[in-house]
Amino acid sequence: MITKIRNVIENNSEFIILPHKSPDGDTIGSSVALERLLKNMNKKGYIVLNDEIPLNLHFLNCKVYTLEEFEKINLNIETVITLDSSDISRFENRVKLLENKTVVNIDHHITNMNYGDINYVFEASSVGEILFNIFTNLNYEIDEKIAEGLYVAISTDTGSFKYTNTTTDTFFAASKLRDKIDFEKVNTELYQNISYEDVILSNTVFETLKIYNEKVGIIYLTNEMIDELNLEVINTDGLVEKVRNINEVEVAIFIKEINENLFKVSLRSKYDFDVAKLAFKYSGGGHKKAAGCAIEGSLEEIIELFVNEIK
Ligand SMILES: [Mn+2]
Repeated sequence: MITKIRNVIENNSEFIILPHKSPDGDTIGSSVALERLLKNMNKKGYIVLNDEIPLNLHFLNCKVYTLEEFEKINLNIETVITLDSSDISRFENRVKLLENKTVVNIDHHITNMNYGDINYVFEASSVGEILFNIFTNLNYEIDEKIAEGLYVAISTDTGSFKYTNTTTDTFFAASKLRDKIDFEKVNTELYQNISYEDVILSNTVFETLKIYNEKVGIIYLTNEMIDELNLEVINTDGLVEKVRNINEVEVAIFIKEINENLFKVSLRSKYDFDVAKLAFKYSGGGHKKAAGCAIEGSLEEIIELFVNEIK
């Protein structure tokens, strides 16, 4: 399998790199690391992404092309490498870049749909950890920039090494990367970089917090609340995890209005409750402890539905 990856890398000079929509530290860190590795081999990787990169990842200087920009320079690239994306809906309109190309799908979600020509899918903390293993096994040199991307990927996808996806292999990779990066700078950029606007948003959302049956913590955000706040950016990352952090909460839920009568529901759990099963019942998906779905109804109906389902 790794030979196939090596052949693809070594037999091509230009690549499209696809991170997933609503990008996180794993997909961006991995993209930056791969792009740099290719550059060091005198090759070129084009990261194509339409979405904004979260503020705390700006220090990685991830150079992206929107689909529109990329189509203007339209090159005859034959190979696409997708990172951290379990199914093709994660690419939105960029999915057309997969047509008539060799697709290398590198991912750590066991629910991956294996849509690639090469599917390098393993259970690991993060794609960052998988790339670390690929680069190490193929004796590719990991410089500071690559190490930074991979470390960010691993650190963010493990909740700073707190989640149970953190294995001894994860710590091994992190320990090798740790000494190649400016550890203080990376962690300060990643974790002490919250915008004032995000704090205002968080305060407003947490005014809605209610705990049901002493176990289910629910917060929500409606479009009316968003209009009243009048913020430039609405960043809800990490809010549902904060609900899960409450000592009595076993299942945390964040309900966000998409439009009238349609809501996005994010679910998190502690210990044994399987939120993926619940999300799956409503056409969503995810992991046992982190899942989501979209659902029609009023806010009140959805709260009642989930409180009853979890009961
Ligand atoms: Mn990931």
